[in-house]
Amino acid sequence: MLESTQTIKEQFSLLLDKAASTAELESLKVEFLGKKGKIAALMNELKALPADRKREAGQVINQTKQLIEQRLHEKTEELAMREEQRLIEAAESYDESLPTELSLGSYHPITLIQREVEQIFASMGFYVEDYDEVVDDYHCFEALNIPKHHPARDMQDTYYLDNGQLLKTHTSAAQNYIMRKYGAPVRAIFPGRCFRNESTDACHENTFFQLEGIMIDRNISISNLIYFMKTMLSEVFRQDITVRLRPGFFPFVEPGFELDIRCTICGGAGCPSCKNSGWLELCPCGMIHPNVLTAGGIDPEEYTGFAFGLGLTRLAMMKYGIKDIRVLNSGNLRALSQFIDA
Ligand code: FA5
Repeated sequence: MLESTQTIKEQFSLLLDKAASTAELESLKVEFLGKKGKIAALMNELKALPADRKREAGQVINQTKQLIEQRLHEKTEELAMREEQRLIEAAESYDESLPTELSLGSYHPITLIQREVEQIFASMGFYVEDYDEVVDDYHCFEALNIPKHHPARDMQDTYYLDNGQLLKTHTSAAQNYIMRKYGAPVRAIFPGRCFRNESTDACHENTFFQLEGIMIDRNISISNLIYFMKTMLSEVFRQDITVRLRPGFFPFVEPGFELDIRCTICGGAGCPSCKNSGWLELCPCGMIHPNVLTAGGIDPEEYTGFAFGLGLTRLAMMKYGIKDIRVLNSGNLRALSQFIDA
């Protein structure tokens, strides 16, 4: 029995010296101190010994067991300290100024162009506002001088929801809200996503962005409107571009205009991006109709104003030379991440 305990101690010492992890210590514990371990086996042998030798042998086995427990405990503490030391050293040697392997993301061209136009108008004293994408009939049509059954409703193919609300077809839906919020005088822009149930091609999407603007004050005239449109476009393009203004009909402005840009993709020769016309409708605008001012709680006898509805998605196409509008909603990162420094 004494010899057996000596052998067990030697085996244990050898294995303990090699153990380098808490998992290895745990399996040593099972091997030597577990229910079916070496110490338990010796205890079983004890039963067969004559009574006069049992006491002494029992003491030797217990001492061996205690020694193993003690050394396992010490080694566990030692490993824990070593691990702590390793973590401290790793933290001290971590150099946060070293370049990482991560590749940087990029902004979507719509985000880039939206921010740019927002900055231009903010520097001219315009508030930048946000508005819902799900709106009601009143804000999208009625408050804009488009009563129910008015033929102008057919100009935009609307997505209606089961609850009677609809997806905003144009950012003009926020005009009434802005007028009621600020009263007059006011100058504000409000970008937003618009939805129309129409078939897509190189210059039409069913989900696209507009950026609406209104300016209302005493004595606002068409020349103010033209000044702000010119300033915005020359700052966005920072190069000569050709625009044309022609009469346009929208029930919420009088007079109304279509502001077109000569296609920057083909230079005016005609291509799919401009439906072969050489021109792209970019920013309809006009003087706000008196009925719309009245609906917004503003006295049309005292105040006048202009409004415009910039096609932000088309502006991005023209600025960045994107030939097909559908790329912008495609999620194609290779195509969309080129504009990081634009
Ligand atoms: C309107 O949405 C008017 N609310 C604009 C307006 C505002 C007029 C204030 C007067 C005063 P229109 O449907 O033409 O108008 O759209 C305005 C611009 O949004 C277009 O010139 C075009 O640049 C862009 N746009 C319209 N439909 C689409 C489409 N399906 N895909 C991409 N861009 C579009």
